Amino acid sequence: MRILGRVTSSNVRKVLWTADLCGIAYEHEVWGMPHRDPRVPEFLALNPNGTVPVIVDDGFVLWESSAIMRYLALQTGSDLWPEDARQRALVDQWLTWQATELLPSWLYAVTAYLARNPDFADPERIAQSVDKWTANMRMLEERLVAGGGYVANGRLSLADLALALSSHRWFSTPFDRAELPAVAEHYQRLKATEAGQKYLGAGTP
Ligand SMILES: N[C@@H](CCC(=O)N[C@@H](CS)C(=O)NCC(=O)O)C(=O)O
Repeated sequence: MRILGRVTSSNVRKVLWTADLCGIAYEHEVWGMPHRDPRVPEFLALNPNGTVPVIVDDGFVLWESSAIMRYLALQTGSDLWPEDARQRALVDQWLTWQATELLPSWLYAVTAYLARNPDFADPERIAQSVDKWTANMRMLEERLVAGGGYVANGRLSLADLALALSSHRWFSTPFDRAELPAVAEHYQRLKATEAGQKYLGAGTP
């Protein structure tokens, strides 16, 4: 299997981390700026969005990080994506929430505070982003407290990987963040694992 994407992208790390835990052998190709521009015809033929990650599995092409995570887990029979319909749906619920609610909420603040992009300097928009991001992270805190330290079904799933990568953004961004002990504990616990070190450890953007 080929996995295309730069490891500096948390969406790519969702896929690499899942592949590692599922014991999949893969070749990693570093695509995405500033390495290899994904908006070239060769790459656009695989993913017309011109974004990473993408996988090519024996000729089968797939993009969208959460869809790839599910495919990898299903192909290997991994319990990171449970078979039971309701348990699986809960994992999907949090995976979707990570991509469609949580990630958009931090984009402005992270681009301002972490990437220090001068085009993202509007104080009102920074405050709005921080408020929404904080409200979402508080929701995650409540879930982890109620869920015994896991996002869904009281055990490790694809959702924990995606959300620990999101927590990495939270803890890596220099700003006056709220205290969220259950989020911190979940993040540190996943980071302490072998694969977690690789994708959340020191020096990981
Ligand atoms: N919803 C997509 C988002 C993909 C995406 O926006 N990828 C970014 C990196 S996080 C990208 O490819 N940026 C252009 C680049 O790296 O050149 C997914 O989850 O896979």
